[in-house]
Amino acid sequence: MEYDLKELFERFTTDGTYLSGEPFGSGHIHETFHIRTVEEDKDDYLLQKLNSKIFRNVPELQDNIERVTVHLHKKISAIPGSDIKRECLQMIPAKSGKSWITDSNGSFWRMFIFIADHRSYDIVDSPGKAFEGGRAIGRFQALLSDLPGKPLFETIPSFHDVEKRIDGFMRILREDPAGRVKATEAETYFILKRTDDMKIIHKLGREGKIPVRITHNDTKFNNILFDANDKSLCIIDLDTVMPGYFHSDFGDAIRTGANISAEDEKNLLKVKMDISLFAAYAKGYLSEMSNTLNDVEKEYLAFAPLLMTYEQSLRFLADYIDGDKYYKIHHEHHNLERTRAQIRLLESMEEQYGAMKKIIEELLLN
Ligand code: ADP
Ligand code: GN1
Ligand code: MG
Repeated sequence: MEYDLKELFERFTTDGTYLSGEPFGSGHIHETFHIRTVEEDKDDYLLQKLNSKIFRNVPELQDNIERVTVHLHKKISAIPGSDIKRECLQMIPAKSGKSWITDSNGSFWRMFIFIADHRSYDIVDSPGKAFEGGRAIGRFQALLSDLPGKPLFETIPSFHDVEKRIDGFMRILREDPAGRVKATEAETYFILKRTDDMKIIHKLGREGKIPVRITHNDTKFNNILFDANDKSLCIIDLDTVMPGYFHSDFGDAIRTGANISAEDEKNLLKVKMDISLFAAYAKGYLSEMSNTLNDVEKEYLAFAPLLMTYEQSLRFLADYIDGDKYYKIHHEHHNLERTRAQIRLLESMEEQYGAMKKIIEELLLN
């Protein structure tokens, strides 16, 4: 789809003249553009067309992001030596005064300052980066723990409620809208075999043993930006910051940051969780969070990556069977390939679960 990016850009209160706009990043949800400005000394911008099929209430979503970024801004600016423009997302208000605009098709757009000179990793290749990622997510959770005001709006209801995800999966299996159930029996069997085991964290949550916190809920490793020296810089993609369990963030970052291959790797022999990346991430995370987690949260930390990889396998498979309605896909069987890679990754975690538990126990002793 062609957009008049210049016209859209000029509806925001920008500092700088439009030079060019091009698609940017590898996110699965929004349409994202890097807007360059003519002036060398002015910021570039990140313009996004929001996926409002997924985010049904954009004003509430934007209100969450404003509250979160204002709070982070206040706290990060108070840290000596911080570089606020690059360590915190900053939304640009539209000329209307709102934090978004709508185009002639009714689509919503928003804009951020482009965080200059950053690195982003779809695959992590060193324990140093994994450690930094863990530290960044830990710090993010810690900084938000005292967000004032009412609870954040639930931008996607029951987003990480695996019980509801399983119920939804059963419904899609019954309906078989794209006629793909027969061809995915092996993957479906793998998912159904583990349903009971995967409900444990939510059960502990219901019993009040694991508290509801403020969490990011989409800690895919490429949502952590790094600087040129590979120090973590900024957590982005704040659409799903809302009430949740710490385990979702820990687990999803390991799912994406300790897998030695791509999320959709076709050669399953290449898919594996690297235990040294797991250990490094956990060390970074616990350096920020070990005093905040309660005993039950600690006990189930090593399980979190298994749960999140399970949930992701289920979500990709459900979307494939449903006829590819949710995730952007790049070719016909993409969601099935993603499912298979995630299933293989979960098997690799299951093989190493004993070692993962031991690493967490030892880190907590130090
Ligand atoms: P999606 O939900 O589609 O993943 P994101 O908000 O993560 O959307 O944005 C997509 C990509 O755009 C990110 O993976 C990152 O590469 C880039 N990005 C997002 N925000 C910024 C920013 N403020 N500065 C620079 N790059 C950004
Ligand atoms: C989506 O937006 P992005 O690409 O960072 C998805 C995550 C999935 C991820 C899988 C709002 O993340 O939940 O884990 O794809 N975001 C949403 O790659 O559904
Ligand atoms: Mg993203």
